[in-house]
Amino acid sequence: MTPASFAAPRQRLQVVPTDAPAPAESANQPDVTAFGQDLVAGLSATPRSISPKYFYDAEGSALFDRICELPEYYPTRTEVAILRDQAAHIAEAIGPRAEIVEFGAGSLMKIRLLLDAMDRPSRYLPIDISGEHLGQAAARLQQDYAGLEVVPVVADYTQDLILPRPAKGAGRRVGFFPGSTIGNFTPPQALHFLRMAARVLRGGALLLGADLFKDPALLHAAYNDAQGVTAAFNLNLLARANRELGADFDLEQFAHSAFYNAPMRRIEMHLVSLKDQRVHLGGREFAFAEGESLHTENSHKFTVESLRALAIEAGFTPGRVWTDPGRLFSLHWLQAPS
Ligand code: AVJ
Repeated sequence: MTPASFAAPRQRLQVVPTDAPAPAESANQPDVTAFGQDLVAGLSATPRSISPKYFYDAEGSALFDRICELPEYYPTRTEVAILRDQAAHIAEAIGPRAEIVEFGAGSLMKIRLLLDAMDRPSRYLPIDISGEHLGQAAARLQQDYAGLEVVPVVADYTQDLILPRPAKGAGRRVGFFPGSTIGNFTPPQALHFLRMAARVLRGGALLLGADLFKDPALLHAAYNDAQGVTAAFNLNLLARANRELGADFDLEQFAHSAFYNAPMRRIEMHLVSLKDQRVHLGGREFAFAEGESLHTENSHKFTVESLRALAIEAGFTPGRVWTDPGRLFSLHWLQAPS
């Protein structure tokens, strides 16, 4: 098979901290053509699929921020409420002078709730695949927390991750993985991620947010909002392929589909072809039959016990669990072995 050809992609912004030990930037740099390669591979496979990590270009990140405000989308506001209500207890578990490593940092809003409650946090390492979004958010955070060393790391944490060594005299290294992004992984991928996290956090802990199983009607509504923001977020993947890769997806001829797959205990999102059509990408042609889908996301739902069992399998020792009164969402304290 000949490699697919693409127009030169835009260069990613490199975020290099000034007075911190340089993180292994080059080792973490996501391949700039990864989206194109993965999309070609995903369109060539049966059934067709693509990783949800490619939702988050600037447009997709802005749409995701809007999803978090939707009345139907309960996870963000519920997790934020737990963080707010339990901040003192969580900060106590974290301990003094700790270093926080956030996986998939986004807009860096949730971390403020922790930082405000923590005892002299020493360093904060937000990791995100989107360099532009991360650089701006990190600069804003640094302005608001003068005593904190903010070291953004532009990296794909689903790949093997290299982090700077813990600062001298720092407290515990604590990972923060909120939002139930863990639910995007299949169980084997989740185990792989958790084992990697246990390695980079050894001797510390991971604070992990996990969405809980609930009435499928509520799950369904959260991914089928009345305003169509989730549909726009899903379809932006095709728009992004058109923008960045010169593909020719007709956005009018694909529909958002999201449903709860009960045996797999997950919401699945797909883009469904509304007619027989051909799409071009990287010098190749892909035929979609009417009704055929591109699987764009899994969002697994957990019970408190199923999440703890997964953590144990990855080598963590589960500790406290914080939930909301409606038990919609959970935050888990997972101790990493030394
Ligand atoms: C960011 C992965 C947690 O699965 O609920 C929201 C992404 N997708 N609406 C989720 C998402 C559609 C979200 N996560």
